[in-house]
Amino acid sequence: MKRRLIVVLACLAMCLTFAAVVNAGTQGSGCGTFQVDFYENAPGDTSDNNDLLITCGNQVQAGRSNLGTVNHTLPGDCQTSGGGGSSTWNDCGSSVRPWMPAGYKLCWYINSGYSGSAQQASVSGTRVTISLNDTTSSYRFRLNIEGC
Ligand SMILES: [Ca+2]
Ligand SMILES: [Ca+2]
Repeated sequence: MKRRLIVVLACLAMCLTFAAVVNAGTQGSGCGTFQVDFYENAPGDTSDNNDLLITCGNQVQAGRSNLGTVNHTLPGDCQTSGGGGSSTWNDCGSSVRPWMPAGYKLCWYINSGYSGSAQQASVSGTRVTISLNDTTSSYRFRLNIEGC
């Protein structure tokens, strides 16, 4: 009886811990075929809750043409390497994890409107570092056979 109680309490503690981790610093959810997990921090950096913006839907809906119009609504600003914060998701992303069907890639750009220097990721479910750190202003999905 005592052992069963210990097991139940341990499970309860783990469940509460997991729920707290999931709820901390995530903005957006409920995705379709395409999804972008856009992180304020680099992989492994959990400071400032490592805030996460999720956008999702179809190929077009999951993109963002201007992150400067997407308010950062979580506690604290979206952190940049310069030590300052942004009140929007513009120029503060440090890593990204795309989810997409085979044959697609995610492109992200230093300017809004899908322009300026671009980077890309074509492996679904893998989180990658944004090498042009804290510069991303738009992102979208493209076919692999297309340019960004
Ligand atoms: Ca950042
Ligand atoms: Ca920018």
